[in-house]
Amino acid sequence: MKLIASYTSPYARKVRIALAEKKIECDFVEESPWAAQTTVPNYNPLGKVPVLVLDDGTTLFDSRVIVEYLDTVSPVSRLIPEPNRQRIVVKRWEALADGVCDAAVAIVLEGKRPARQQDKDWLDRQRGKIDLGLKELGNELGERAWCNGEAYSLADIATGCALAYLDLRHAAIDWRAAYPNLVKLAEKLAKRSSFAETIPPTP
Ligand SMILES: N[C@@H](CCC(=O)N[C@@H](CS)C(=O)NCC(=O)O)C(=O)O
Repeated sequence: MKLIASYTSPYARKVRIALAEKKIECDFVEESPWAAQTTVPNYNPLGKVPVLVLDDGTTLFDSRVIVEYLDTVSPVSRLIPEPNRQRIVVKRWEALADGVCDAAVAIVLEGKRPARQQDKDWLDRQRGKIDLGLKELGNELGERAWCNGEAYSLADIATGCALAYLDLRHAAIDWRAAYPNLVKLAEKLAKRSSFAETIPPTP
């Protein structure tokens, strides 16, 4: 099995953390979907990473599908609870955290365009998604130990990856000042070896 991904993608980090938590061996193939000679479209017609290539050649994308697959192939450290209601709550957390990443990535991409072509309304719109997304993450976490209550889950992994991606690409967004409960969660997550071993390289 191999994971085609970049080290900085927050979606790929979510998958790498899931692999580590579940103690699943997997080769890592570093690929930038933006490189001129990228092979990513050979594996994912959408040209995005991460992609998981199974031993029989089956390709899985996107990160949410990959993580769900990984959680079912090994019973070690269940990341998505089985009861339907709890499962959906965790998937909602993942959608919210990934959505914050989507907006953060969109701003990075817009920032790569020549200054005169950048659309301020579009940038503001994406920033609004980050701000409201963070507010919802903070509200939903409240004073709980973990996002889904008492047990560590995919919700924590997705939230931790989104917060770390903001630190990596949008250091000016001071989510720490506004959400001490998210800070506490991020600090707790940083102590897990799965998080410590997947820290993205600083650009
Ligand atoms: N929803 C997808 C998002 C994947 C994604 O947008 N990945 C970025 C890298 S962070 C990418 O490959 N972008 C290339 C492109 O949009 O063409 C997932 O969860 O895997």
